[in-house]
Amino acid sequence: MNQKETIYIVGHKSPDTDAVCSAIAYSEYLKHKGIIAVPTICGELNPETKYVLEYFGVEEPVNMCSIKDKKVILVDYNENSQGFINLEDANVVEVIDHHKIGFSSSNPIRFEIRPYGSTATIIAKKLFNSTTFKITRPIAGILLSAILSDTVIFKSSTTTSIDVKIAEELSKIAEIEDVQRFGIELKKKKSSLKEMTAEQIIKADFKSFEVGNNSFGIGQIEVVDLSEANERKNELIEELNKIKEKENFLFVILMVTDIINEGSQLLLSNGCESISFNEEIKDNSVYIKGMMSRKKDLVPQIMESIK
Ligand SMILES: [Mn+2]
Repeated sequence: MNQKETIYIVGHKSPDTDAVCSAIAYSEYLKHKGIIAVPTICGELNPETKYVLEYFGVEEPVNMCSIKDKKVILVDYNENSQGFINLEDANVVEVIDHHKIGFSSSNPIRFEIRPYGSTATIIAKKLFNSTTFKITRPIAGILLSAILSDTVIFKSSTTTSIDVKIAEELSKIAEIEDVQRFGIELKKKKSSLKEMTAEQIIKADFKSFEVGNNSFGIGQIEVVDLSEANERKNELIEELNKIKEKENFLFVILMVTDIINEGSQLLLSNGCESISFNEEIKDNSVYIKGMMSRKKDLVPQIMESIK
């Protein structure tokens, strides 16, 4: 790599704790190697990520939504549809991610995908393997937070034994004694729906998925109980339908995940009739016990039933 040229570390749109903290930690590592690296986000940090950065005294990434003709490293995503930059316009030199592969490049580049619970796990492993880089408390803290966030405190089906082991090592450096309690503290920051509009709730962590020439959207929000979401159910479903119409989706789903009782309440827009769930749909909503992961539990089920 040309060491003089700035490299921008870029996560996906609707930035979450894993994307943001992975970008920050990896840029620290690159800086240590003498590379000019800048972690970036596009959009607002969610309350959970804000809390994490404040808690460990880490600066927010640079907010920049247009990165044309620059050297770029993608973290926590590798598909054009999940990003805010056009990958054709950027010079992607490296990818570190834990999602399915949706990337192609005409040049040979560094490309690392591992089926772990978070991108932060992959980055932390890299940092631990370095003989010269010393992981500081703030960096250990934000990486630990990202693992806890993405794996829903190890409850998500995406969690691997590597995530648990790396988190344990990080917690020692981060001086977090009760990892479970810290995880619940984090999750609570993101889980109060009171001050959010219906659109903000759906779009806080929203991803779109392509099927043929069409696409559908799924927002996910993690809560410590379902009552707030249930009280606002009609309002939320109305908003799902608005988004479906406005953005031309086949359907839009809000996944309200109860991290304490381990299950998800799905709120469905029109157009979901062709999806077969194991439970009965009532008034555009269905509760699925044990469903925690959008990527591993919900999306495959949808793809299977609408193909
Ligand atoms: Mn992630």
